[in-house]
Amino acid sequence: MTRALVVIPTYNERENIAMIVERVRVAVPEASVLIVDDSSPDGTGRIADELAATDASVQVLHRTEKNGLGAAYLDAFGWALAEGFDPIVQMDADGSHLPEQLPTLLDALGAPGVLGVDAPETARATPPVDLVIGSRWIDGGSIENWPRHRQWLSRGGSAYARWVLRLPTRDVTAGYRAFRADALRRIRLDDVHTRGYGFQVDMLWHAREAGLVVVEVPVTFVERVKGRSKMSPAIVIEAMLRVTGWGIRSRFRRHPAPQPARGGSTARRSRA
Ligand SMILES: Nc1nc2c(ncn2[C@@H]2O[C@H](COP(=O)(O)OP(=O)(O)OP(=O)(O)O)[C@@H](O)[C@H]2O)c(=O)[nH]1
Ligand SMILES: [Mg+2]
Repeated sequence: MTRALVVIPTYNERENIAMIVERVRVAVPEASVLIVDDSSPDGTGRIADELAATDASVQVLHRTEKNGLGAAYLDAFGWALAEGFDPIVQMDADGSHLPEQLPTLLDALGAPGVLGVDAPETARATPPVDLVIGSRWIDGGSIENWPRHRQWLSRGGSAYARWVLRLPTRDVTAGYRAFRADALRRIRLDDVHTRGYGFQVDMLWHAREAGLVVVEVPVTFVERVKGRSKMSPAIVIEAMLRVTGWGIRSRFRRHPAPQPARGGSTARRSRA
């Protein structure tokens, strides 16, 4: 039987963690939740433990220090694969990724075992989809309450990475993603070293090397209402430098040419 897992990394998300877990459990009751906390000084880890104590579908991975989003996800992926979860979802704790849209991502992954027998025929795409990205930058996708400079930073960063790396994906920094377990196994996770948000691009870059089939579905991204962003200039610089480095490397290596996107206005499909 398939068992979906939603991984939620946290650092100082005391005000958000209970809310987001509750919404995930309501949106997809069959899914389990793994909170990955980097010893948040604000006590998020303790709240996570309390949630786990009252709900057997919630578990917590405690890490000893703040090591970045990428490191937290890599740890979680290793744990999830060892435990046999499939599919494995990435979701922020701050409410920017709407749990209510999770069924859309799982549908596009063609995960009827998770959603029940009513999953639409169109969702069972062939060849199987390996990775679904909740995208802000395709038709139907949107952002609520982001200042203009954040929109430009995100759009500009995505455009730069797409151009340098020749990636067909529109929203390369999106953090709302659903992977088939098998797809994660095919990615060389040992070779993913980006710790900050460039991790999302790094994973797509490796997904392309692994020849994964990627679909984007439109989502509404909502700016966090509570708590503080962990985004910093250092994280942006790390991402830009790494993308540039991979771009240079790729000029000296061969990759399969990206396939043209297929699908209607609500979904974009490509080989990453
Ligand atoms: N475990 C762990 N989680 C982190 C770390 N850094 C960020 N996170 C979590 O990753 C998710 C995304 O971080 P945010 O601070 O919301 O960053 P963002 O969404 O890219 O930026 P904003 O739009 O400004 O909120 C949140 O759930 C954070 O708590 C970290 O070092 N370790
Ligand atoms: Mg956020």
